[in-house]
Amino acid sequence: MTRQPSEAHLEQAYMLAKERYADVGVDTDAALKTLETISISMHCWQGDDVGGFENAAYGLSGGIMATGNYPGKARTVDDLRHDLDKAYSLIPGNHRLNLHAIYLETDRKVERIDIQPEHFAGWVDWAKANNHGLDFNPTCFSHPLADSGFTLAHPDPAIRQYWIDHCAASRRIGAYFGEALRTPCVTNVWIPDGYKDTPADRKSPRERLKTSLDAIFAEKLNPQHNLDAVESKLFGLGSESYVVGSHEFYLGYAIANNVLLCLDSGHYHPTESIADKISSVLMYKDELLLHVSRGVRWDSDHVIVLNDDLQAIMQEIVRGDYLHRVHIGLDFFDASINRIAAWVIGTRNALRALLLALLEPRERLRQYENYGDFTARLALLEATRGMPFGAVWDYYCMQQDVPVGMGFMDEIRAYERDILVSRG
Ligand code: RNT
Ligand code: ZN
Repeated sequence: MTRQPSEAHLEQAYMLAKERYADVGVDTDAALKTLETISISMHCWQGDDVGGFENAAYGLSGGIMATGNYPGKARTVDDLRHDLDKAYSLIPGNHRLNLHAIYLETDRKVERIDIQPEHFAGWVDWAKANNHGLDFNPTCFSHPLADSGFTLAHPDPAIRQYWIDHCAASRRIGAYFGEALRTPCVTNVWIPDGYKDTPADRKSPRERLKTSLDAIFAEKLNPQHNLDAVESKLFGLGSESYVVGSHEFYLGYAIANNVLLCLDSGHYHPTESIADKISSVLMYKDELLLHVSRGVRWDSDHVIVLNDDLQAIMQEIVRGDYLHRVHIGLDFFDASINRIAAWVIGTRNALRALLLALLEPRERLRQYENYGDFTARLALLEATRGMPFGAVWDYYCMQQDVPVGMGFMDEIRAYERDILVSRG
């Protein structure tokens, strides 16, 4: 068992931390109040290695690969919801769920072009009962018609039409979520389309993709119910040489059309950070979607850790006063560790990075910068790393009635013993 610190100790530590932060002009109570209002969109697909519950036996494809065989993967929608409930109970605050089309509820085979709100009514009931907003994604991979590696940009018009129809049906499900739950659903389109080896024609697939997207977004939906987003990638497994939906392609498309851009932090060059893109994109777009992830070598989807990359992203959101304009979604999947722990560790890290950003002495840093005192800016930035942030985070967890420190692992171990092991 992990020994939990006493409430009195947590409070004492918080009071000391509060004073230290006040010395640099930061109000810790205000930071915690803001943190409480931030709802992160946790992705359902960490719970079952992007498998989904379609009544058909399709393997993973489209460059998506989950490695590892940790026992206890969710086998049914009920398993997944149960696991999600456990995860949310260990994360402070109130958060959203990001669903993929393959997570429908059905007892017969439903073609992706035939998905209807009724297939997701169970999710809406669950979301209502637990006060979660829902986001959505068409699933344009793991399907025989995506096996060529091409979907919306496929040279065959019939195959393109299939995926257009699937994405259009997905937007209507997004609108259903948004209307039912009274919070707009962000429906994000990601496709795997690209070539393993050097293409002879980079232009035509992009022209086809644009035409397909225009057809998908032709139907006007109420933005209070559904917001559309498009997600780029630099390369993927099997699309190492060329990706149709590149960053420039979608940046241009999002600006020219009424859709949001999605920046996935695992989809750029290794030393390129999406943090620096946020303030540029938000010059020209009202809102932005993030897929917060962690790239490691060739993989773009490791569980996020509290590193400089993650902190830089959250700093940009807070420094730019963008909390109401950025939809923060997570996108990672690891099948080699307890899947519920992966959700909890990753989502808590996103929140910890947000809290660190909220506790930054922004005014003071900006003043130094504007006066040209870059020495003091560097000194304060580095001093900030040693501030008692952990005491503020622990206090927040206590306030929100979730375990402090590693305490959540006790609950996860018990859940593993009582529930996951019997899933085999
Ligand atoms: C893939 C994209 C995409 C997926 C999910 C499952 O590279 O990041 O967002 O991870 O849709
Ligand atoms: Zn993504």
